[in-house]
Amino acid sequence: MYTNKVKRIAAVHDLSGFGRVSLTVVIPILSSMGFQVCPLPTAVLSSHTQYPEFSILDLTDEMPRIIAEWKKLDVQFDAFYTGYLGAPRQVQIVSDFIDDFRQPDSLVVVDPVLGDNGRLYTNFDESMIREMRHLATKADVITPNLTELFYLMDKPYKADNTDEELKSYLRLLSDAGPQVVIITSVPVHEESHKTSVYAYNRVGDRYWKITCPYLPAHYPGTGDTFTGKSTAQSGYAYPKRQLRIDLKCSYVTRWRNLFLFLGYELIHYYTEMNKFRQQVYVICLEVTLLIR
Ligand code: PXL
Repeated sequence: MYTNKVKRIAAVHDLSGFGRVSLTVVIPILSSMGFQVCPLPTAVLSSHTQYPEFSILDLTDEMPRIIAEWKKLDVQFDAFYTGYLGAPRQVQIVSDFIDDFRQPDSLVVVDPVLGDNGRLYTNFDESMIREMRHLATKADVITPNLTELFYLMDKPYKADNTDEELKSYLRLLSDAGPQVVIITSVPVHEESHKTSVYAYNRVGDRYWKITCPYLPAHYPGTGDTFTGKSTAQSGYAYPKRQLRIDLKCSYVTRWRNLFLFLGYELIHYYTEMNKFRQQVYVICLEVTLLIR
């Protein structure tokens, strides 16, 4: 058996060459936060799927081979973190992988990557949603955005939701399995420059909400950054200490002033530069899962 004092995490995501998403952001975040990251790649792409054209090498057939070799090596994982899965069969493979390798103390984080802005990502259909619903029930923590939340609940998407409705959605998803549910990208009613994160921890039956400025720009990969950081923070001390949610909006004032100074319009033009800023911004937001 290969044991190690450094915590080991299986990261199930694609590898997109261009565009800061999936393994390209998850590996550096988790590694710099002290994890040994073992990637189980789901696909190799030239870029993420929101570019008009991209090449894709589907690794569905390779995944069981990788898992079988890990089995022979008796590799053990302290945590599992799943993100972009390319096909319904991959969700089944990952679900079996978790069942087979998880120990009573393992932390399972599922980011149910399905879509955004009320729409499914390219190449996904109803069967992908069905499989993802099933995988989500196995997780300790899930981090859907608002769009994915509605797909998981099998309800039509609506952007405008009251606090009471959001609380009921959180409970509904948690009742299906996950102890902690975090909903990201929740628009704030009649305040287009704000966005909220809602969360629920079944242990203690507590809810959280945090609202912060919203940059009117679209950068795929911010969800991966968010969940990667949350996973690292919760995973390190887990299971010795309970999963605890600590939502705080402590973005660095320097950055905020810079954003305000530049103005939202300008931000659209310097995409690459601001992609980096947005990620710094997300990290600074500290909407995180901490350990008691
Ligand atoms: O989590 C975002 C993401 C990851 N991987 C791929 C994607 C996207 C979002 O578009 O296309 C391949």
